[in-house]
Amino acid sequence: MTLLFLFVLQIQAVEFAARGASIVSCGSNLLKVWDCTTGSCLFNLGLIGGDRASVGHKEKIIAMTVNPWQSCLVVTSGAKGDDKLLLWDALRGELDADLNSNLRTRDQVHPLVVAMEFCSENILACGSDCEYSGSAIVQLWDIESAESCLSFTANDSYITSLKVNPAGNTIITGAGDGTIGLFDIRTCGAINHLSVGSGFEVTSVSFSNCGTYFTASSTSNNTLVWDTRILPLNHGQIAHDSNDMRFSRPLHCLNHGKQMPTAEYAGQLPGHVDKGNQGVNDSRWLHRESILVTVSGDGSVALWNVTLGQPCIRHIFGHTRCINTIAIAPNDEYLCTGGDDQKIVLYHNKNGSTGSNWRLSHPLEDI
Ligand SMILES: *[C@@H]1O[C@H](CO)[C@@H](O)[C@H](O)[C@H]1NC(C)=O
Ligand SMILES: *[C@@H]1O[C@H](CO)[C@@H](O)[C@H](O)[C@H]1NC(C)=O
Ligand SMILES: *[C@@H]1O[C@H](CO)[C@@H](O)[C@H](O)[C@H]1NC(C)=O
Ligand SMILES: CC(=O)N[C@H]1CO[C@H](CO)[C@@H](O)[C@@H]1O
Repeated sequence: MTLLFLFVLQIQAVEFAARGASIVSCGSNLLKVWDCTTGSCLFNLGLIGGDRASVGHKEKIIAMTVNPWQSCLVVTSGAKGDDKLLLWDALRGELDADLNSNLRTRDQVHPLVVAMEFCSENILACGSDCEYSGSAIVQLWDIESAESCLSFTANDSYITSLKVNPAGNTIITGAGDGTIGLFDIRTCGAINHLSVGSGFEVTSVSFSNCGTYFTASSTSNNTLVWDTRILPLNHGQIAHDSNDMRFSRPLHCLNHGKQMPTAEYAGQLPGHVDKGNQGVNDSRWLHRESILVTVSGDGSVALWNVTLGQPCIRHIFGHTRCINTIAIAPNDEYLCTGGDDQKIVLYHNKNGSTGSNWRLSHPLEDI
């Protein structure tokens, strides 16, 4: 595995775009597009002021997603006070549309989108905070008509993460009160509610690409992995058993707060992790294998083969401060992480070999 470092603002989110040829990152209210192979910055988007007056977000970007069906299209959501959902073209390097401008002018009270993912080419699933309605809501938006098409109550707490399963029929949400919601997209009904434990906040939820597993990472420094063969995503099957702990017990609890017992790092002394740097901030699955990649507040990345009894297969330190976000290229050849140390780190993994030893760095840009 080889590492490529790019230096920018504190990175809140990274995604691969343009079929994996580019990386989009956001820090503060800016969006950047990088060339994945050379590491050069292709576009700086969302600059406010000067001749480009009102293009972009006035406040910090709090959520970003790429349309997998048209992977040059990126949607970003701005924090409170900005409230915009903007659609960008990462290939042309420009703003395509202000998706919710109609709603913002018509309706003073609208939920803030804090997590989102496309469930089909046109339908964007959005999860909200809980400020206006008292409870967080999930919205299914048709971005072509730019009207809110469907919305339902998700939970009493604010949503922190939202994902759609590969079949496009189930939404999973993670919330600030430690609950996980599973919803049927067609009926907008709840399938199940689970918990990572009260007192913890869910930071990230995900479905594996084979559809078999789903996960929730949290501030409690671990990631829980459930197997849908044990906990079916079918309302009828679980209706009578939802209070039976056998059916909500996770397959794995992947601890990412302490040193992993891998051969590679077995000799390393514990204690290098700063106190307070706890919690797993994000997780993603490789596309072709049931390998989960988690990133932690301690600045490390862990790879887990969930089919193994001892699932940790790799533990890499790429950041000096907490990692906020991870993305995986469509061909599984690159991983990309972004952290509070203002770095984007690109990890190249050509069929597991360590590959050529390229490693580039770029100075902080003056913007
Ligand atoms: C994180 O993991 C460490 C080591 O297992 C444990 O001692 C600690 O209590 C955990 N922290 C939380 C918040 O669960
Ligand atoms: C990541 O973890 C750190 C330390 O635990 C925390 O301070 C930070 O807010 C987290 N970031 C995100 C995006 O969850
Ligand atoms: C994951 O584990 C399975 C065995 O359960 C093995 O066949 C597969 O090669 C492993 N994958 C990786 C990437 O280690
Ligand atoms: C409104 C709603 O669906 N609330 C649910 C949030 O999660 C808890 C914990 O699992 C459920 O009991 C609530 O019904």
